Amino acid sequence: PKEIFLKDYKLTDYYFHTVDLSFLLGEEKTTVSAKISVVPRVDGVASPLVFDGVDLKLISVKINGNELKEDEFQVGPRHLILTSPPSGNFILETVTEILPHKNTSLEGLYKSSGNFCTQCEAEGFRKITFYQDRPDIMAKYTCRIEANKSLYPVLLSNGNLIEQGDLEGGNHFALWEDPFKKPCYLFALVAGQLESQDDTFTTCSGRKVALKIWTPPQDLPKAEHAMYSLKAAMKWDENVFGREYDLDIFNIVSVPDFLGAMENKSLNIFNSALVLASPETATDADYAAILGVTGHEYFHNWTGNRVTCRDWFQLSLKEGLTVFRDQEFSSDMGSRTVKRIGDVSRLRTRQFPQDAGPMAHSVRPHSYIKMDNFYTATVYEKGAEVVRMYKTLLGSQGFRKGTDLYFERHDGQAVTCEDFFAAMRDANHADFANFLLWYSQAGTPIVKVTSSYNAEARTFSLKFSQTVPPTPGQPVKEPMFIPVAAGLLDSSGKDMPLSSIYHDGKLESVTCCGQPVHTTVLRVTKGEEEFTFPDVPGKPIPSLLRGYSAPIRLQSDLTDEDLFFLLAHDSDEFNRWEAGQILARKLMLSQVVNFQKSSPLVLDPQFVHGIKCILLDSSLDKEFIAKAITLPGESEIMDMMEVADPDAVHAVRKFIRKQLASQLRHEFLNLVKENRSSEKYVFDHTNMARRALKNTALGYLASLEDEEMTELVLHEYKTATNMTDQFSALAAIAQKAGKARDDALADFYNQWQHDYLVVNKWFALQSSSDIPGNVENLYKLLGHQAFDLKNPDKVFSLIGGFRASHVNFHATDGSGYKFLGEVVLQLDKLNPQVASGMVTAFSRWKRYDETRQNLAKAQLEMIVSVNGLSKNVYEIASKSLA
Ligand code: B3K
Ligand code: ZN
Repeated sequence: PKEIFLKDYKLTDYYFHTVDLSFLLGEEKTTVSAKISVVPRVDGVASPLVFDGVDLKLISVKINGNELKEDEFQVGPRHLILTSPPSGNFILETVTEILPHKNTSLEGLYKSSGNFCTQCEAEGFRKITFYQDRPDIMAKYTCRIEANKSLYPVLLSNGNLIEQGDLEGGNHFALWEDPFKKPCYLFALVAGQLESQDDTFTTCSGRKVALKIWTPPQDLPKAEHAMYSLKAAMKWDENVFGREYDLDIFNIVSVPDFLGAMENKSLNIFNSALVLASPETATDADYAAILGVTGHEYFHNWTGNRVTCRDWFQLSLKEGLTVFRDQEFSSDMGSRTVKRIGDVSRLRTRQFPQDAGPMAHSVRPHSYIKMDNFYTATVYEKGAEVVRMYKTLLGSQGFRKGTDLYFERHDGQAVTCEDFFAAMRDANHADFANFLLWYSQAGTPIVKVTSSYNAEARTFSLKFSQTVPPTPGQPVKEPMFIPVAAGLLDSSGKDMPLSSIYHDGKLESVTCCGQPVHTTVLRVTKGEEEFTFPDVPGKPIPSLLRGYSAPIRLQSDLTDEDLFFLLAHDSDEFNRWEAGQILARKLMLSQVVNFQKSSPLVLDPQFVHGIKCILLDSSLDKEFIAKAITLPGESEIMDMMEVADPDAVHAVRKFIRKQLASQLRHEFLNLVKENRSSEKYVFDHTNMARRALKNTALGYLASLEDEEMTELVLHEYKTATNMTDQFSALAAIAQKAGKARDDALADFYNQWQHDYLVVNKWFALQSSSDIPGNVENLYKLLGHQAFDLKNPDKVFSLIGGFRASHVNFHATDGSGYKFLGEVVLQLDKLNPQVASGMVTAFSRWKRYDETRQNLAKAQLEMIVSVNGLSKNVYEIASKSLA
């Protein structure tokens, strides 16, 4: 397969002005007619014009109304080439046939539960018609859809509905016109039996927008929360970014077979799990995901659609920025600290391992074989951190000036990451030094910091040194520009006022409006660098990287005592949590060593005390407490080991949880009793926080595995009035193999078998279970009547879930690897994107011991040796082996 490089980017010789599409949707085949007005970039140049096209049957091709002769074009499996197009503007008309009902790839035009829908990002439009399928080709579209009226009563596309009517033979049609130019990846079409929940939103300038959320009729009552989320997002984008919606209609369609959600202009398409919710069937996490994703896709209307990417290497231009925007939106709708903790944890568990593995790539990748493989945590989440750093450096107002200028300069254009950088810089006359390296250098920087206090001179110094580890294709790295938000705590735990810093031979003021500050942002740009605070009356405890101001691994010389102090006092709540996590990581790593030496495991009483203080601190937010008493995940600890040892990490985490539960039993019991839900489910921060704390405490208590606790958990399961509580109780029961577990799982399935979204949770809970030898159950569940390898959500629940159980996936008999290897090959035939998502679980095989290495490698070798493997899976598997 061919690798595509950023450095080879070239403008096309031709662009398109308007595109008129016409679809005749049928049961056996769909006919697509496309009329494209083609414009040569340089007049008089008539070079061959290459259109992308995959799985298309060409019926006819005309230029300016004349059918082309055989020697005037070539058509192959991936392209249509006009060998000698006319010089000057011309109209190209093609007619092609496609087979949506046979399309299981979930891109292009396909059928999901009887309805037609599309997914064109990144390169799916070429499965619909011949086109220059790249984002820098922006054109105005119309779309006529014709189909049988009783089978497909609803016909939707982008923009405004300008005509509709009935036709002979039971068909009807709709004609849509999108007044905004767009790249083809934002094209969408939906046809089917759908009903809409309707509402309106009046924008800041008084435009009344019709909002419609389309679902199959029976799901309609579950669209309420998505509607609430959409309206909140529209308002928020006006208030915070000054962005107003630009059409009179905004549609969201919920479909069961869909990868995530998609921001098509005015016709967003979402996987049902990201739209449908009711208190009985969706958890708080589901509600939060719906809020965040609805916001995310809506925000793309400006960051992605109005201003789009020049090429797919720039994906983070829209995704990093839009993730940042959705993170900020969710923060403002709930708790900022808790949201930040969740986002940083996600970065650490999903992005850090990628940045340290064979698929490591920069936020703007340099090359790809299959673009789908680059919708990654690096492009999305690390990309969002890069955007956040601009805000950290410029402050809220400066950042807003930057985004205003970005929209002003680039509305209607397809641009690059440098354009965003330049807008931030120019709007603020800012000096961003080598900041652009964040886009081109892969790998998580490691920053070491040591501190020293000079009592005589009353100065406090922080010495930084940074390295960026080598990654594939980038053996040597340059130092990065790392904004480190820092504060100093005095001995009573209060922030010291900061007025100036000595740095680079100069004394710099850090005041704000003439007033001292409590947090200042240190600009670390060199391999080694020192900052000295003058007039520090006593030895402070530094609070560094507040709010996690840069996506790095920070290694400080803080002692355990300092960390306990920060855990108790830091005014930066994020860093209170972080101090607890650093302590927990140290503790877990020390016990891993004990486990490996077969020495007894021990729990430091000071740690228990620290956790107890947090538990009992009534001034703290309850969801914050829930986060602060949750130990770092197994993958995070394995990531810090020379050779990852899943068994040791699992045993240690389990041991500490059980010890905490036993020593704080009384406190946990009280938390459960005090925080039970009231009858009515409310989705707001206070109620979610209460449920989170209660359920975290319940999970701890269940780990004790004694009869009283089993009774308690069963009681919580039976009396639950919402899915958050019911599912948490089920998960607590399911920690331990046995009759209680089996009965509860059977009961749950019995209750919810009619609801596929809930059944997916049931699959995920079982597949991610750490109970010994669980792979056996996995094979059984593959054959379960509710399972279907063609549906991506079911695959993510069952196969994706399995990868989360490190003990079972990495079982030393190789059974977990074998299971995944077999499934990947089956999946690859149905849906290469989903298959390559699964094969990434093997990518860090070199991190394990020799036995596991050999077993995992054998699976990867088996996979790459298969004939007819997709490019998607080939890219991940072969790069993993390299
Ligand atoms: N832009 C889409 C991504 C589609 C990826 C398809 N392989 C969703 C989003 O990030 O908003
Ligand atoms: Zn996005």
